[in-house]
Amino acid sequence: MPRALITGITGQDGLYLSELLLAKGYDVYGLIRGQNNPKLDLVRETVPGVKLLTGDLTDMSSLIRALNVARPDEVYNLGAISFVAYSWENAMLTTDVTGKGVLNILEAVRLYSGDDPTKVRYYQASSSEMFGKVQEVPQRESTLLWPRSPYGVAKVFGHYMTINYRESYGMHASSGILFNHESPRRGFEFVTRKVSQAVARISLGMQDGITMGNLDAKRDWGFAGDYVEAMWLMLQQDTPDDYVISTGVTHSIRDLLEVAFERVGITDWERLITQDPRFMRPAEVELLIGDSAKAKSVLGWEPKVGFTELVQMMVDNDLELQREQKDK
Ligand code: NDP
Ligand code: GDR
Repeated sequence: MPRALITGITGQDGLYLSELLLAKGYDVYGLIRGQNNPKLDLVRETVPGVKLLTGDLTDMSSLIRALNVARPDEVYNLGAISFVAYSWENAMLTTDVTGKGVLNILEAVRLYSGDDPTKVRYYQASSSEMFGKVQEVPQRESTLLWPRSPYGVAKVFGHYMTINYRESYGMHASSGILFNHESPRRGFEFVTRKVSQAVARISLGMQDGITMGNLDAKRDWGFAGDYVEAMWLMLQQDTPDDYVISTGVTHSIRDLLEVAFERVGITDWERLITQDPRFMRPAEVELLIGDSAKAKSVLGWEPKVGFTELVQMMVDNDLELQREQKDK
């Protein structure tokens, strides 16, 4: 039975990846931080088969301990401070967790692996935020990185550290440059979930409107359930490498609002939107659109869920949740 250790187990991707690995017969361990993590029950209910170990990416001794207990064949480093807007206000913490945390876990894996650098296969959750200011369209593995936030800079550090551990020590370390991926499990701070929840509440008469930031930014949005499969596929290859994972289609925040409101039969949605500088960013990533041709040819990976289906799935899910809330 293969063994896996996942950091970021309480997050959107941690849950989907756990389900995927459990279904494949893995013995799955998840790193959970804090002495009383509020998402502990969610993890226990959603993926009861996962064995939880306490630890934090900023504490290398906890990572070494977790590795010694889990004895993993594969490590998926999904843990991060992942909300871009938050990273300006907490730049040093973001650097410690999202950046230096990668070095901590790579070093812990290297020490744990002893004489055999490929004993553990390592996945790093890199991000399209590393592309930042547009240098090339669409963005691919070779595109120049120009991050535009403390989060993006921290991810670039983690990305190059992963490449360096592969090249310096011969580790089987791969990096997935994943474009935005969403689902009904997405955190409420991210724009897709903020919109799907608000649209559901508006249609049920529980909310009057939505306060938004920049409506012109464009993102390449895919479904998280599809994207965790790409993570797994990367670690099944003989040779570690870096891959862009994306749909190749981009949409603006306006498109997102249009499709979400359409799902509940509201066409004159613009009257329900106000914009507030509070939700604008000091520097914006204007356009993301990825070219995942390499993932298609090497991994045989392709996204299955498109933008409209994704947004409808999220709105439908929030309608159900909000109806339950309303009936309470
Ligand atoms: P989430 O924000 O949903 O989850 C982040 C996870 O990181 C949580 O489980 C959180 O745990 C954990 N975490 C936070 N701080 C620490 C720490 N100090 N030590 C250990 N774990 C910590 O993110 P997603 O699931 O959406 O994303 C997974 C990864 O992929 C992240 O690294 C993200 O940056 C990256 N990524 C995501 C994309 C997306 O569109 N979703 C696109 C590209 C990359 P806790 O519950 O304790 O806070
Ligand atoms: P992003 O996701 O920054 O791309 O990072 P987010 O959903 O937060 O923002 C997407 C775009 O929407 C614009 N926007 C708003 N965003 C939020 N959150 N709230 C608003 O009210 C709002 N109004 C407009 C933003 O300006 C931005 O342009 C996500 C995270 O999952 C990262 O961890 C990951 O690395 C990248 O995706 C790829």
